[in-house]
Amino acid sequence: MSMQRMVIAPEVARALAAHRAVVALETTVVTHGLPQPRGVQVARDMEAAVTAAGAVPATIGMLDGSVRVGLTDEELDRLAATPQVPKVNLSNFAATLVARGTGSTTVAATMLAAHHAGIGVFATGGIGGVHRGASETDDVSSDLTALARFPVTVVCAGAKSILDLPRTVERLETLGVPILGYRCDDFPAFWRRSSGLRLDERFDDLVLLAEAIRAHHALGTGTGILVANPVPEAAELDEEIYDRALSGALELVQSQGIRGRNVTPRILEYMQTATGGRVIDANIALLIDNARVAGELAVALARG
Ligand code: PSU
Ligand code: MN
Repeated sequence: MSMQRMVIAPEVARALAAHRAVVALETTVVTHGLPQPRGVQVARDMEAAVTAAGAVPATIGMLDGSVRVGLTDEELDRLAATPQVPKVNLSNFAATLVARGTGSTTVAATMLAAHHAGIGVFATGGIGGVHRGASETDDVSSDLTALARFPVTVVCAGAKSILDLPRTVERLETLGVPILGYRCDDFPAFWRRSSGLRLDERFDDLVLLAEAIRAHHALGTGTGILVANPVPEAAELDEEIYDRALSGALELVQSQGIRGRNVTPRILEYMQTATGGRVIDANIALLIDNARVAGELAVALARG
């Protein structure tokens, strides 16, 4: 099955044809997860981190009705400058394409596009998952659906910690998605290095991690894999500041009855103000570090 209206940048296509290391990057975190112009700058810094690791970056987004795998600087600027740019996930993907729309791809949509393009490694910040209160709202990110369906390895700093982390981890287990820790013993909590929740295995060595990824794909279950890489120590948010800001954000969402796709952007906005921007610094640091690790991992995988 080939994806309609997919444009792969020449450099990415050449790397894929030569079986060289390629890393996919998403755009929702750029346009919705960070304020501009820092979002766009971070996207470029992530690309640079992938390149420095010896891999080719492929930033993915939707522009005027085509899926771009490897956005140019100019295209990324155009995407970020689009007013009210929509978040494209699995359910609105095809409709946005046909409507000749422009949109930022979430982890789910980026995994889908990466899979169709033949890219096996993807770096992001934190995946979406089971929201708090999901037993009532049923708000569960399609990122989990994508992880269950597309055999792409996602390097992240855990799930967004505004989520119900224990239930997110449970769901990943149900879906058969391995959570492999890179130099960490438990599931990271995005702005914090540790959540106290278990992961499937710790790896300290990228060659072994690559072997585990190959072994999982050989099982033929068809799922993706999560590689958990905690926020660098120097950028980790202070526990007290974090707890206070998170409680405030959750209260706001509840009291204002914010739902669905609006939850994440509103919470992030609140947390940015409540921590004097420290969440942004942590967010940027972990994104760039994940891009670096994904680049190194892609190189290890390409070596075979
Ligand atoms: N993490 C962040 N900021 C973000 C996201 C993740 O710190 O903006 C984005 C990712 O693109 C992720 C998406 O795939 O949020 C999940 O959104 P939802 O919960 O609506 O599925
Ligand atoms: Mn949702």
